[in-house]
Parts: sequence; C-alpha cells; structure tokens
Amino acid sequence: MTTPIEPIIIGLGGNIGSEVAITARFQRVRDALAELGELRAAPLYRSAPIGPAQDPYLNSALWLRVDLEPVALLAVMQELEHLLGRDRDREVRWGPRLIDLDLLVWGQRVIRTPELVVPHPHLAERRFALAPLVDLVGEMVIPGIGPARAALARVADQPVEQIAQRW
Ligand code: A4P
Ligand code: MG
Repeated sequence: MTTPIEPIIIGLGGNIGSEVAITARFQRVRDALAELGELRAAPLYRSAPIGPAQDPYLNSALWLRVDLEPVALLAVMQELEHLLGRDRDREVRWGPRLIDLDLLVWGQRVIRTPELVVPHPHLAERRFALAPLVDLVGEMVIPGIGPARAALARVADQPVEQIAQRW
C-alpha cells in the first residue's frame, strides 16, 4: 500500500541584495530541505512588490514530501531564515526582506493555530505565490480557495515574470 501524497508547498521570497545573492539564499534553503525528504523546485520568478514601495522580489516555491508535522517544518523554515540573516525585529510589515519562507499549503489540511495558518492567509491574493504553486501541482484544489489555476487567473493582472526554469 502506498501512502497518499499530500503536497506540501513552501513559498520563497526575497528582495534584498542582487538577484544572484537572493538566488543563492534560495539554493541554500532548497538544499537544506532536500535533506529532509523528496523535493522539487518551481521556476524562478521576478515580481513587483506587494506592500510598501521597495525593490522587485524574486519568488519561487518548493514541493516537499517529509515525515514531519507542520509545526516542526515551520520551525525548520524559521531556523533557515535566521541562518540566512533574517532579523524579524528589524522588519517592517510587508517590507524588504532577505528571505521569507511561507508554508503555503499542506495537502487538504486546514490549520488555524496562533503560530501557523494553512493555507497561507494571503495565498489567494498573490500571483507570485500562486504561479509557482501551479507549476508544481497544477491540478491542486486549495482548501477554502478552490482550484489553484482559477485562483491564479483571478490575479493575472499582477506583474510577475518567469526568469529561470531551473536554479
Ligand atoms: N505564520 C502563520 N502561518 C504561517 C505560514 N503558513 N507560513 C506565522 C509561515 N509563517 C506562518 O511570519 C510571521 C509569523 O507568521 C511567524 O512567526 C509564523 O508563526 P513572517 O514571515 O514574519 O510574516 P508573514 O506573515 O509572512 O508576513 P510578512 O512577512 O510581513 O509578509 P508576507 O505576507 O510574507 O509578505 N511582494 C512580492 N512581489 N513578493 C513577495 O515575496 N513578500 C512580502 C512579505 C511582501 N511583498 C511581496 C513579497
Ligand atoms: Mg513569512
């Protein structure tokens, strides 16, 4: 018997430093998480900032299969953000950041605790998160949102450009 696959999707974002430096951070996250289980990476995107005026972002997403509970994976993600230099105390809400890792979806699970909300509360509004998610799991139906492709079509006006298939 095989265990059904619950797609776990992590969104990556960052907009401080050169695109080479941001991509290098993404690669460190990808390589660290690949140690935990199976992993696939979405293409790399450049996107106009949502929130206060700031530099464009790079965004991507990772598909994972890991034998961890969601809060444990969140702790790993926050540790990686910290290792890469992120200091939450010095950040503005939705402002510039070295690296931001968001747990976008965990299969069909709905999680609402003080520390973790899944699907990510802003997922449906953000093309930079939905586009790489659809690249990874095109047929996904997101709990509370519906088909990912339809959600992506609703935010098609946001400027997001694919800049690399692989990274
Ligand atoms: N938390 C709850 N649920 C989750 C989840 N599903 N994934 C909690 C990750 N964390 C989750 O995280 C704050 C707290 O949220 C954590 O302690 C965790 O327990 P955070 O990363 O400091 O903040 P946030 O909620 O992600 O909000 P933040 O970072 O202020 O803003 P966003 O929403 O991540 O937006 N424009 C473009 N084009 N591309 C971007 O990537 N990113 C941002 C930042 C703004 N504009 C952008 C982009
Ligand atoms: Mg975040």
